[in-house]
Amino acid sequence: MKKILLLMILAVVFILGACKGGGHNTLDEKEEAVPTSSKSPINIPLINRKGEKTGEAELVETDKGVAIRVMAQGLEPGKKAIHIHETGKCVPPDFKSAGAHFNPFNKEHGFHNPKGYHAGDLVNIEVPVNGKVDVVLKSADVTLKTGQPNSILDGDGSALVIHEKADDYKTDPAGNAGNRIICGEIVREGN
Ligand SMILES: [Cu+2]
Ligand SMILES: [Zn+2]
Repeated sequence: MKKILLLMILAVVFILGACKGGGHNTLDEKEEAVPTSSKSPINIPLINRKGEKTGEAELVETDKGVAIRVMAQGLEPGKKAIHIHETGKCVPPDFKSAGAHFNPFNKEHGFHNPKGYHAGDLVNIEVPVNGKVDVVLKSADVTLKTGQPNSILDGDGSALVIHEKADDYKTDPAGNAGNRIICGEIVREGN
């Protein structure tokens, strides 16, 4: 009789243990089910102030943030500011629809600003005399992974914007870079 009681107690303990284990596994699966990285590149058209396609950009998640290849033509030669803006909407001619610089951490503008910089700030690009650019920019401050505060694919997406002038890296809120001349909506296809 005592033996049977002991066996029953052992069985109850075993079942309780199994339930706990089961619960833990479910939690793990939930965590894994949250979308993380998407290594597939995103290709986006770039449009000018007339609404004409003038190039494209390719964004890909890397171990050190996002790599952005910018290919465009028909630009005035010289240094140009390029930023990631907060809204994935490019309405020509002024592209104000793209909003301000992508700024999830409430910083001021510019790499040389002591209160800076925006996550969407990027280094200037240099346009040669033929007006064509093909450059790769890297940003460790943004991600294409969804569900993160610095995700440029959250909600309404974001926009890649080229300006007519260089970014001075210090003037808040936009680096004194002048008009927006090229814009590309950073959104997942189907969004
Ligand atoms: Cu900008
Ligand atoms: Zn900025």
